[in-house]
Amino acid sequence: MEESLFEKWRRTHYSSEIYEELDGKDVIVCGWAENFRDLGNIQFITLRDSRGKVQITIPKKKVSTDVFDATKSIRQQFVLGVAGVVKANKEAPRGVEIIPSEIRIFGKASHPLPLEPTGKIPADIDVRLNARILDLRRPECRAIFRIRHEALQSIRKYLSREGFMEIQTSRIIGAASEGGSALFPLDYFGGKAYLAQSPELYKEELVTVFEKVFEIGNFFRAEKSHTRRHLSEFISIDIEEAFASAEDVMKVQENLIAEVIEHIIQSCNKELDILNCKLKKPDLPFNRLTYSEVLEKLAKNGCEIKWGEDLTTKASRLLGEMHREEFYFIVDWPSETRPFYIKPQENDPKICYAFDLMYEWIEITSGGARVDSKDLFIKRLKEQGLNPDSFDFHLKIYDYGMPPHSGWGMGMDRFMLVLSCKENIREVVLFPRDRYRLVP
Ligand code: AMO
Repeated sequence: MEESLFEKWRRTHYSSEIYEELDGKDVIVCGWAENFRDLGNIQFITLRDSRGKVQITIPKKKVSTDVFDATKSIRQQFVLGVAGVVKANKEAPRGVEIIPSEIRIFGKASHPLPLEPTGKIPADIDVRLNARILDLRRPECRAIFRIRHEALQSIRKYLSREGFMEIQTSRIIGAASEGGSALFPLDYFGGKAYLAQSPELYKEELVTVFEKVFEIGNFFRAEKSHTRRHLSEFISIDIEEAFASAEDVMKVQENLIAEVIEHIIQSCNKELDILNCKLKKPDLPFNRLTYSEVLEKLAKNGCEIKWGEDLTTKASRLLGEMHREEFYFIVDWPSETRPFYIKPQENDPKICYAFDLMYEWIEITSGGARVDSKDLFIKRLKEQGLNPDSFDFHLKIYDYGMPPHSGWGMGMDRFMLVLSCKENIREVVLFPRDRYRLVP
């Protein structure tokens, strides 16, 4: 049955491949009826596929009665195959239309639809997410995910070219890598396990074998805070490099960002226009501010943060106002504010080799140089109230030859906010998960 269906209904062209030069040629196009107009003696369907749209024109005089009558039952979002002849017509969009000899309905859509999927009628984000598949058919959404695809391609290409090897670590773990508070516990054959919050300790272990590694994967945080930049499942781009300092991997980060932005500007012109998003290639190197300098800047603007405390949202917002449309690093964080795997500075252990990459007020990336001695690792764990016995598996690696190493983790979804000029992280994730959303 399937085979014989595609013997007859094999698509010959995508909509975007139908040009006036094909005038007089027989074609088969497949897609979704986006708009439908009935003027009595002539009907029009706008057929949309994954690459664009084409007009199907059905004049009573020029098509069979069967085709003309069958067209009347077609409604928005029906899935169609259209066999017909291409006709150049200056009045049609893009100067071309198809006059059908046969229309096949592959799938119907039930009306009323929960959402108007051409994007003409704005809808609230929750209504949109509840009908996400219809929502994704809107030109804006398709533009966002095209950009996301291109950005990921570009990231892989850049890191591979720089000698990083792609790895996949486990999502089921036995001990927290980012502190215990935001873990999702699992029942693991009657025992306890967790969903990975990051690939941190594994990527560090793997530099003892491959030296330069990267991972692109889904990670999980049981985030209670319901904000526009937190999800319970997010995509992280992680790198780790042996014999490298924090400054070395910061250079990898800024060059990567500049290359990805350049690639998006070049390859996603149309998509950026749809999103009304004006991207510009950032100047290199990015500014590097120390944590203490940031505190001073904030204090001068009436926002006091005690040395040793993390930046509040209010402080980050204020900082963002001082750094409009800018990427910048914050370096030299107090050791106590950073995870146990970050290395304190030799000359002043109150400060550590950690950095954050910010875009305006949003943290895009965290990273740093790592603890590379076993004794110091145990000390850091204890300082942060963690039990070294739970990290036995990782402590062993220090007995097998651990090089000095550094790395970072970049929130892909947050980076996408920059690349698509969006403000809510839910816009740039296909099926976002947060405290209140597990479906669809
Ligand atoms: P951190 O916990 O700062 O560092 O996470 C790295 C980056 O991941 C993104 N991110 C999130 N994005 C959306 N929703 C969330 N709930 C969320 N949590 C984090 C942010 C953040 O900057 N192991 C370290 C990285 C390293 O040192 O290599 C880590 O996970 O953009």
